[in-house]
Amino acid sequence: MLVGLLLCATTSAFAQPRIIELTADHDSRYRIAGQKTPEITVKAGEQFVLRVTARKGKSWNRDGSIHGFALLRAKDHSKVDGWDLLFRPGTQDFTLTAPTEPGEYEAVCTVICSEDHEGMHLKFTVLP
Ligand SMILES: [Cu+2]
Repeated sequence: MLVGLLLCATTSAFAQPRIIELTADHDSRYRIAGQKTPEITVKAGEQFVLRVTARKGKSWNRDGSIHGFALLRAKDHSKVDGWDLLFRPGTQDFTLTAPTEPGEYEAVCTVICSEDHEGMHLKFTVLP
């Protein structure tokens, strides 16, 4: 009985974080395979990997960033500290820790990537 519990604890400690795949597309839209409207749902404080594939839009930043990802609280659009990702063309992984405060958030692009840039956002839900 005790041995079983210890084995379980050991296994979970080495569990790989969940991978969430996101496309930041050339037409200034976030996309997630299998979802009509992209939405990310995580648990409060959960560590996960955001695997982003970014495709260049019509414009980009001088530093080579082609899209971004900032997290805002849905209720007042205040920024969540530490969430200001910048994407280069191609695929890159970001290891992230979900906010500890459950609720509704919104991720928005921070690079002026085309005239449709304002429409580049996705719903981000943090479960308790
Ligand atoms: Cu963008």
